[in-house]
Amino acid sequence: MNPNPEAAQGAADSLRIVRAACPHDCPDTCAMLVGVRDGVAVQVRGDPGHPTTGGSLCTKVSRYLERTYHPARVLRPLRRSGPKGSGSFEPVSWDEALDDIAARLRRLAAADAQSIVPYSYCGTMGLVQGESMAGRFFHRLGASLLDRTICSTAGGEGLRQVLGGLVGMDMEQFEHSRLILIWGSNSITSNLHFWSIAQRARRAGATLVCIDPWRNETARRCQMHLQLRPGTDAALAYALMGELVRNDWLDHDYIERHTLGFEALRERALSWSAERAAAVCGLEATQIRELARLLGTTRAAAIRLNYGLQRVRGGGNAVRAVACLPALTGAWRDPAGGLLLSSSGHFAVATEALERPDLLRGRRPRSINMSTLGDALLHPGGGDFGPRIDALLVYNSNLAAIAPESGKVRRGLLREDLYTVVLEHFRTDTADLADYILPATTQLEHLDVLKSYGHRYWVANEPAIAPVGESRPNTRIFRDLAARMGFDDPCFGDSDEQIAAQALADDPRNAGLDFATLRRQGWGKVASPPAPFAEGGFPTPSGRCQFVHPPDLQAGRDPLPQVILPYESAQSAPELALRYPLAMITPPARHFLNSSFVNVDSLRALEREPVLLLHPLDAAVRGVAQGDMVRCFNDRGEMLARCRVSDETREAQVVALGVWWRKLSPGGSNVNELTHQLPTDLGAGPCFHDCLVQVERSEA
Ligand SMILES: Nc1nc2c(c(=O)[nH]1)N[C@H]1C(S)=C(S)[C@@H](COP(=O)(O)OP(=O)(O)OC[C@H]3O[C@@H](n4cnc5c(=O)[nH]c(N)nc54)[C@H](O)[C@@H]3O)O[C@H]1N2
Ligand SMILES: Nc1nc2c(c(=O)[nH]1)N[C@H]1C(S)=C(S)[C@@H](COP(=O)(O)OP(=O)(O)OC[C@H]3O[C@@H](n4cnc5c(=O)[nH]c(N)nc54)[C@H](O)[C@@H]3O)O[C@H]1N2
Ligand SMILES: [Mo]
Repeated sequence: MNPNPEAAQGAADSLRIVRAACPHDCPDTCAMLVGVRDGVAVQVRGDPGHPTTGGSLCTKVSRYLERTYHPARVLRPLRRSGPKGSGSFEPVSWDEALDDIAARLRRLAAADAQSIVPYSYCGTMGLVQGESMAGRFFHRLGASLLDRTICSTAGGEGLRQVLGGLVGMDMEQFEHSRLILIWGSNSITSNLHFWSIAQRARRAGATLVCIDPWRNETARRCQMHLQLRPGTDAALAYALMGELVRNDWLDHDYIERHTLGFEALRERALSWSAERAAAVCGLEATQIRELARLLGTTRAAAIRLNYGLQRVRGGGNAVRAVACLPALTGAWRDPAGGLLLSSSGHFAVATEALERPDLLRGRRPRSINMSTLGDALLHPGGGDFGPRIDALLVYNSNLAAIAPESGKVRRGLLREDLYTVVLEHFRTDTADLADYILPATTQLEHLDVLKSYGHRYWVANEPAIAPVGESRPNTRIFRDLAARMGFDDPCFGDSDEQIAAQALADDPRNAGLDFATLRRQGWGKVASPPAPFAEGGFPTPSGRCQFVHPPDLQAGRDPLPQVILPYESAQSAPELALRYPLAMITPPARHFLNSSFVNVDSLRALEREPVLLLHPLDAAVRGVAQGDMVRCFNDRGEMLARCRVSDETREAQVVALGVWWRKLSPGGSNVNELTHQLPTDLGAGPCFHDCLVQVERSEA
């Protein structure tokens, strides 16, 4: 590992180098080096010593200083001084703000603490500034719990049913793969450092295949692209399995020793001919056969599955179906074969020590699903729902922009009787609707420790500069609120250093790493073997790769992965499709991260405006030309976007790149005005890529 870069720098040089970790919600979790001169951060770069970062950062994070020193940073606590949504705020002191907020929370808690709801996601992936002190605070308070479903629960649950956890290949091993399927993922945008590895594999002769409804920048650079209809991945996976069976491209020994339910899976797979799946997926049967041949006859065949394919009604089952493939061919035997969706399960995080659910002391508050917050905020209370939501405490999330059916979310946030506190760096769409905005520190200003869901390294983050303005770390804000609420449990006195130390569980997976070591070295790798399932040993109850899910079997339900078509598609909702004939998917724009960075001018300049991709045939019948402003709408809402007429999308399918800040978009809306709140099959997640719309030229 690296020598200490600070020491290497030498005392004569006034540039101090501080080790940091990119905090963003991305599989890459890069190790960074921040250059500081006279207390000011002057450079941010990737740590060349860290194997997956390899010295490079994405365009977004290489502009991190522009974000940190942005003139629009919230520098002082702000209190609303006009009607909700008017945008009028006045600065107040921290004491005034915290006293006032604590008094209100005490009043609400005296009636029913469940009327108070936390709302947070992964604005930072840091375990310290994420759910540590905040978790303790809400548990001690007895507030509603939050079911954090907004991103990955469908696929996570699907993977858990088959493999037993969020486990899989080591991302670094893809370098040695001979075949790489990039499935439901735009690597160049969402997982750039994986793409560098895939490129090395390709130069060594590997074949790259992309499976995606959109011919995105990654698909354009792969040798093969299967451009299927959104939400049809399970049908494709079954047809691939059918071909593997028919051609006997199976590893019978592996199946026999390490899998569960092969006979049932085999029979179901044989009912999916390539032709049958081709009709559902909108593909050619020959493409499916060719891909099956590659999968069945290439050693070191690897699947980089990502979360794009599970943001549809049948997303959980789609992940289940795909996750069966490597066990059929025995691909897991090779370190460079198998599948990777998430590496989270290879880390041992001491979640209970961080969040202290024991502070609930036997109380069992209800759980609010963050993906249906619009409905929750508009619920009058009563019945199974429980008390009306009276207070919302938001940190690490811009929910007004990112949650589905955001028209309802916004209406909820506009309720005069809702008390909203937002911890933020900026006046986001959400902060604008708050009663209090509390200025939070960024990653350069606070301490943290991170795991990754792409690679297998813990990464430490040292504060490089003093907090900008009067901003404070999330931990300190919740610590100070706890004191005002009279919470005197010793854990509320823990420093950020202590919390970071608690985050790493004493578990063989962590390879003896502790926070002190990570601080010194910057990063450290967990202990999982490169080919975790070469000899089976899946972390399922049966120890096998589970083609069938035993609890379903016991309950008399279909135990196999199922093919579940979208809520909204021409095939599954023909009536609705008469009015709204276009299937919309809403993947990220390359220079934004969810809604983060949209307000960074140099990055917004690269994206220019919200963009909607429309197929030339669909454009022609609507009289829409390249560069026209279009209105995209359905019964839930509408948005404006600049039209790119392009055959990168399918016929009857539009791609709306997200997630723009509403207030920085023409018409003050964004894609989530159109998306719905119906849940995925597993995990009750959102269906961002399962949405029918219509498009017309806008006169605006
Ligand atoms: N630049 C950038 N990087 C990011 C993010 C970002 O917003 N911007 N977001 C981060 C976050 S929070 C996450 S969770 C990850 C997500 O990263 P990924 O898991 O890679 O997911 P997405 O980028 O949302 O979508 C990936 C692809 O899925 C495709 N897709 C949509 N529907 C379907 C379908 O039904 N089937 C298949 N096969 N493909 C489909 C989309 O067209 C898109 O190309 O990326 C992270 N990285
Ligand atoms: N239509 C559509 N919608 C989507 C998606 C999509 O693909 N399409 N992607 C979905 C996915 S995968 C996800 S994960 C969610 C993400 O949704 P969010 O987790 O809400 O992500 P962001 O929009 O990046 O907002 C994070 C906010 O946290 C703030 N923040 C960052 N660090 C800190 C900190 O240390 N303290 C505090 N207090 N605040 C901080 C940032 O300034 C930012 O405003 O969005 C989902 N929404
Ligand atoms: Mo995400």
